[in-house]
Amino acid sequence: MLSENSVLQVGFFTPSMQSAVDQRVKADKIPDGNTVPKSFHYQTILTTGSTPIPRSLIEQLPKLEMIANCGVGYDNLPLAYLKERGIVASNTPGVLNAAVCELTFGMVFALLRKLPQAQSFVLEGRWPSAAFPLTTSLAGKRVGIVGMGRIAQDLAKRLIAFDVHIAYCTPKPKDLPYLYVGHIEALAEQSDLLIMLCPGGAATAKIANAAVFKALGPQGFFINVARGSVVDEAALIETLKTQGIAGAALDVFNNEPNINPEFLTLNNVLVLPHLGSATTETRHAMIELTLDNLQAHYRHQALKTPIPL
Ligand code: 8YV
Repeated sequence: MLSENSVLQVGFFTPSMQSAVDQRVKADKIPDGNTVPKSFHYQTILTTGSTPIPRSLIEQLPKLEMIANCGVGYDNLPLAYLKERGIVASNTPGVLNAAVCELTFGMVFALLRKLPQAQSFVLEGRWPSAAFPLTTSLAGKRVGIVGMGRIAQDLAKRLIAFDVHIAYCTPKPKDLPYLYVGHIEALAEQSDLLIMLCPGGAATAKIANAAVFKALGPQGFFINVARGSVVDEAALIETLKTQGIAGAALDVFNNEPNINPEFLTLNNVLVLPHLGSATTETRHAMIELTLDNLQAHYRHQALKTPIPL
């Protein structure tokens, strides 16, 4: 048990994750990064991965040495300021790939085969008097993936089994057997499905914009399992309103969970409450890895999965 009273937990975990934390760490807890901590002596922060950690919080903690972030993405952390202060941080790569891939497939099939609409069709008693309209298959489609990190590579491997053509866009080509396209707009132009799987942050802010949706076109589908920040949401809403693309499936948004209410008024978008890693097995592996990193720091060992700063 880490009981130096020097761990500050920021944000709340689900009950089973919190009980895993409580078995290994005695931490003071605050609900979010804007709450003033009751002391300035904390050496480490343990946080959920979806909790923004503002610079203003860290400025109140002169003794802070390390942040253990329970998520693979780390756009919730003020990286430049951490670097300036010499504060190290860890994330949870690897352990959530399968869960995110599985959710992506769920979204793809829900979108292409119109599963939510089909469920409503049956529940509303419309089946006896009409046939549900035909939908479209995944097989033979051109799938464009934006980003080609660990999760995207695992997704691509799984996609192969569905007989699709895979292309991808990253800043630099990788040694992979998929078609490399240097620009997102060009990728959208030659894709039937565009899947966002790149990191969030300044470098990818709003890269899926009006021009990309135009290039994807009225038969194209847009899937986002990356971050809300990678999308120009106003442009996406406008595109969906005018049937500029065939549909979108979104697991991530700006300002979660208080998302733009316009998304709730559209009938060609599937909206999910950020479920990418949300399985019991995955969240268990994520919290254990997070705590292993925290423990490694207190034992003066190398972090298992450090964030490159
Ligand atoms: C959750 C995620 O947001 O790992 C990530 O980057 O987006 C998700 O797993 C969160 O981190 C869960 O705590």
